[in-house]
Amino acid sequence: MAPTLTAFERSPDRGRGLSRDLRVRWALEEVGQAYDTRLVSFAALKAPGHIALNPFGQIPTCEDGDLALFESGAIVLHIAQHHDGLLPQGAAPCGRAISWMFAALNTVEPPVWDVAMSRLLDGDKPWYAARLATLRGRARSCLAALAQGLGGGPWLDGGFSAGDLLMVTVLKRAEAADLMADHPGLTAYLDRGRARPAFQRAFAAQRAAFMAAQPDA
Ligand code: GTB
Repeated sequence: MAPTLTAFERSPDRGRGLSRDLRVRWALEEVGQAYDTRLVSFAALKAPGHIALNPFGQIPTCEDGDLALFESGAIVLHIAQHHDGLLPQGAAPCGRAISWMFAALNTVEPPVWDVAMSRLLDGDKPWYAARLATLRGRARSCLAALAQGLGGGPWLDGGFSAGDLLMVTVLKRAEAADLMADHPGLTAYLDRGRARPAFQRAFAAQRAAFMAAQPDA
């Protein structure tokens, strides 16, 4: 049976591919695994049925047979461990790809997310400009380190892996927060990721869900 993902019924990203179900859709597309989606309203996210799947009342979740997972990174890792194509063979290369998965979610995403949230929520505060400058500084130095780690390679460590998949989705968020201007190498990397046919299919599917809910958007 195909796994079932949850995603926003009306995504606040307005179909721009910023919600975190995109990375799960993309992973499933990369490995050629069909999936179903269950679109969830904001109210339903906090209702007991969804809280049983994700204690934090968030999307995405993934039900795969008897297994119910939450956390986009854990879901992508599960997909990568059960299909060929997203983790390299061999303990050392596989371990390095998993290191990049954690780097994307634990090291790069938090400072990028902090900038995005501050721009969204803090604009009316008297300390906004100084706070944003601090947050932008942190995010930019993290992106500078990432650019150095990427070096001249097309991908982070050899062939395309789940580490790249997660990192590209984080850089999409960095781009939306205007953090990519200093890093043409990272922008080219982001473009390589989103040029992949599997990304295109995932993005189109997520956008189609948004358009179906809000045809006037
Ligand atoms: N760590 C979790 C994971 O990786 O799965 C985080 C999941 C998460 O943040 N889910 C968000 C959610 O369900 C949607 S993706 N939020 C509802 C809630 O908390 O009540 C985050 C997101 C939200 C909105 C935009 N946007 O508007 O652009 C982009 C991304």
